[in-house]
Amino acid sequence: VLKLYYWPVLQGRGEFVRLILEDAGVPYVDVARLPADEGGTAKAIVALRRGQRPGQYGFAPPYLEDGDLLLAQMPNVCQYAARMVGLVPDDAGLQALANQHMLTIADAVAEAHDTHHPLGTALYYEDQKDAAIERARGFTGNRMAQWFGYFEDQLTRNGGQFFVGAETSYVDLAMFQLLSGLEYAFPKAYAHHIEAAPMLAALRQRVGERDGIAAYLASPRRLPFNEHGIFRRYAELDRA
Ligand SMILES: N[C@@H](CCC(=O)N[C@@H](CS)C(=O)NCC(=O)O)C(=O)O
Repeated sequence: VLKLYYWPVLQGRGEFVRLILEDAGVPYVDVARLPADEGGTAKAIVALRRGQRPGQYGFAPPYLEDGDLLLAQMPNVCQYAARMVGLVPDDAGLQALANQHMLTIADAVAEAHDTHHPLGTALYYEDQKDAAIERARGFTGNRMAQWFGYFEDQLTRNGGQFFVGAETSYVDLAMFQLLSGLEYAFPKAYAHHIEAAPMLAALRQRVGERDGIAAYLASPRRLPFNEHGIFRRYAELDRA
């Protein structure tokens, strides 16, 4: 059975992988959420990061283990999972295009993260709050408009229903997660910018209504967004 390794108390980058597996109803073990006596907790991740498993390993989670194979880097893990469940077109060119979109989404995720940790992850938020306010001001203004404008344009140029090809792909699921996270973290800025991106808003709605996704969102496996994750709600970082 597939094993996902991601920090146990937050959605984080692991959520992009979970959505694919949950959409398809593929069984998987969320290893770090198991109790310690079953090999779980963050210790399971730390062990991988220390190389305490034969073979190569990625620098940081999310990790996906499929037999002997251990993969890292969110867009890469997602691509592997999506191929497994048929959430990516067969065409090699469209697969590369999907990957391009995923890498761009990953860039946006990293920028959203850096609003609350502009000086680095070694410091607490409270110790970089002033810099965070400065950084977030740029993000919630022009930058968010740029991201939304870009993604809206890409979606529109492909017909408005799907990011890649003529069917739902893992890129659409990832966009759902990016938009959900941004709305959680920056409710005012999101409400403002999404006005100019109606196709994105509609795509998010459709993805959330897919059987597997809706069931997952209603399950206890979907942790609420919180202030340990990538998308954090700090009122002082948001603005309309
Ligand atoms: N580019 C990587 C980033 C991975 C990453 O930053 N993982 C975070 C959690 S979301 C982590 O645990 N980082 C630990 C570290 O950087 O030392 C990806 O997309 O998977």
